[in-house]
Amino acid sequence: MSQQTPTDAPARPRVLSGIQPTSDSFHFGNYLGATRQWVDLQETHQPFFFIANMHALEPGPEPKVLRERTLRSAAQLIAMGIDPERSAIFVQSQIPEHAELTWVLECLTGFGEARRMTQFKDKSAKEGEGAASVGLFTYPILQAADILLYRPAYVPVGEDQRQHLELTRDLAQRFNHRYKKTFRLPEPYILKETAKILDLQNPAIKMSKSNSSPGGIITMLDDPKVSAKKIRSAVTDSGSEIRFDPEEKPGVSNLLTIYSALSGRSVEDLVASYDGQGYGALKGDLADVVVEFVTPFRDRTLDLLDDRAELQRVLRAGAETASEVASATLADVYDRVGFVAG
Ligand code: ATP
Ligand code: LTN
Repeated sequence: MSQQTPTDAPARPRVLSGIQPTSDSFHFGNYLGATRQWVDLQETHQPFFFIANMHALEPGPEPKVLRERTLRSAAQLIAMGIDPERSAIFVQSQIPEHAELTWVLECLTGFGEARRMTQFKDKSAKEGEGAASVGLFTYPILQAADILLYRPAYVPVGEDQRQHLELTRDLAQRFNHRYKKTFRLPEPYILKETAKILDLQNPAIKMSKSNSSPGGIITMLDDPKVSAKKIRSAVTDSGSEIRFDPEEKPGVSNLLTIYSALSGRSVEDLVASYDGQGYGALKGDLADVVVEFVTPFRDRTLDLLDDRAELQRVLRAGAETASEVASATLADVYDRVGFVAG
């Protein structure tokens, strides 16, 4: 069992997470809810971050589009601050153990258990369960395999992934109990403040690549002027008082959350400094903060995309590191379930 980093440095607890290449650009929900924590955790943990292109295959994207979005995702992760010297950044489909462990875990998962996953229920409700793919149904089991292969201590994600993390822990426990202790039970790492960034036009739903209208989502690679305009036209709540109250004032509270996360100023401090001012002042200032943040990010991403060969080299190096860990775990699993060694 390899618990050492490839350089044989003393092992630090591992952290692992993935993001789907389902659009040309990440959005502020992805960044504030998840990937910003990835950047912070790489300082103190042994980090594994991957682009979940197998999950993203499920809705059936054009091959060309999937390939391009995979590279764009890698460029954005690096531009955000994921350091390939420190973190293994890799593409899920390059590590066959993800698919191999999925089968073993599928044999431990109840049909009813999988059917209870809210993401499956929500996504299959649109066209009816009969029209949904088996891939949509088994999606969380592939996610469990992604995680358990690396035996991470923490999995930094947004709130919408909590249920998948619970299934992952249940499957790990079941395997450990039925065979032999093999998997570490991972803890979700979900930051309360930014766990659910809301759609700017409809604060009743989360900001999402697939569900938000263009006006509801601030993407990281939009023209900064467009992002500023979206902030200025965000839906705000009745009344005019700036106050943090997610129940009564979800729109304004969401803007305060984004503002606080990007500026490092506390929500209380922001609320105090806008005392007596209207929504327009808050939106105008937040628009400036957003422009200042996305402009260099966008420039860095576009620079990185100019050298595709280098991006692919980084991903190959990440896959090598990941492969060492994944193959050792899968070998333990195959041995413990009784597969004859090759
Ligand atoms: P889709 O709409 O295609 O499901 P998504 O926008 O939800 O995509 P994912 O790739 O599924 O994005 O998510 C990547 C990470 O970002 C996950 O950890 C997820 O929990 C987090 N995340 C996504 N949307 C939000 C949000 N609005 N607020 C906080 N975290 C989020
Ligand atoms: N389902 C996740 C993406 C994902 C993931 C993972 C996240 C796939 N595998 C493993 C954490 C760990 C989503 O964000 N929709």
